[in-house]
Amino acid sequence: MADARKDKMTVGSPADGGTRSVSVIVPTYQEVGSLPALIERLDGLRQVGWDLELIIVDDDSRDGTLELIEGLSHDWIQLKVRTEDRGLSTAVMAGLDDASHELLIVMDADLSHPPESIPAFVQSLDAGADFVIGSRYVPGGSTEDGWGVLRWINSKVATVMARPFTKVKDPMSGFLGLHRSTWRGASDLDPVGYKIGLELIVKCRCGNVMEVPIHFSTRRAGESKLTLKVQRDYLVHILRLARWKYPERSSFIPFAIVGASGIGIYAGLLAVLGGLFGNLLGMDLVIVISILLTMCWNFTLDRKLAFWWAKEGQAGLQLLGFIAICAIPVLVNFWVTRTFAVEDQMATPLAGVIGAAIGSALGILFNWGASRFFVFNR
Ligand SMILES: Nc1nc2c(ncn2[C@@H]2O[C@H](COP(=O)(O)OP(=O)(O)O)[C@@H](O)[C@H]2O)c(=O)[nH]1
Ligand SMILES: [Mg+2]
Repeated sequence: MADARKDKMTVGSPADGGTRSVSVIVPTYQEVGSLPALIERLDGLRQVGWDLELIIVDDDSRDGTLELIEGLSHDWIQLKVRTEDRGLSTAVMAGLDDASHELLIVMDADLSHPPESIPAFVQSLDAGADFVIGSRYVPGGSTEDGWGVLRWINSKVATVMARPFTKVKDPMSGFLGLHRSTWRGASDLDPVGYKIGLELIVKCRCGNVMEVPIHFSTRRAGESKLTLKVQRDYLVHILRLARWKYPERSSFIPFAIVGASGIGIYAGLLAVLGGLFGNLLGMDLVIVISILLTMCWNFTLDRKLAFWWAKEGQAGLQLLGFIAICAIPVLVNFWVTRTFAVEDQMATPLAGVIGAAIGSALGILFNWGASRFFVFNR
């Protein structure tokens, strides 16, 4: 209770004394227990001069949300019930699309985000921010006690993973503010997962992101929708953002790792095939077969991880192209492995590691560049 009182004391009227227009978007799934208090506190802003519309985007909760809003019949509240599409991020996007004012605020329904901070968001937007975040981790921000260690660690790890995309202190926050023009400027939105704020900061190319300190309250009603799936989706989200923002690095790093794994596979194949069929087939053939199988290994992984955009293309043709491009390093690899293994009598896997390492070092940049532009062309 003390926390709610503290939040309420910060309500401010529009800075210029006139009316300011704000659209507040609230995604909901089974939040009927929190909505009356949220609506009351948002109404508090209207009472002091804010022209505020509330857009609730509910994913067919069937918990009385519809009846509650219809019963209130406030003309400043719009309820959109979705029955086909589901998910937090797309709900937020649907709400942003429907908003009619210039300043847009996104917040949770569960009162973790104090509505009384909205004037501070508007102030930051007026001061030139492209995007505003309600932050627990800037001076003045706080989190209500009672977060378990696991949830805290989870939030910190997720924040560190977002570092390549934004330097803000609390990129996991779902309390967001932006101008409509920023929202309209978003490109390639790919709303996987829960962190629509991070997606918007990156895809709207927001340069000036400000953080407003908030006190993050623990929800009093309903349950969190944070599940293990949300965490898996977050990893996919980070990967997709990396591919979007840093396409070269996101391609080359997996390519190099797959290449290194190929060296291990090649040495293993030489050991196994050499041991089993060395006498029967002769070392030359064992080396050739090992190289071909290793190339298939590299090809399969590279196609998925390094050249992800081409994984729907014709695999057979791509494999031929991939083999052709690898020809020079592969010939070097073959020659080095053969020289050490057959002429110098070195243990075959060791000769293979040396051959593959020299071949890979020679070929890595050439192979990656040529594969990228000729075989897996975007
Ligand atoms: N429309 C919609 N809202 C959702 C969905 N999942 C979560 N929400 C809402 O998103 C906000 C944040 O969810 P919450 O469970 O509080 O997440 P937490 O704060 O990370 O525990 C709440 O208002 C939820 O009701 C969903 O699938 N669809
Ligand atoms: Mg919550």
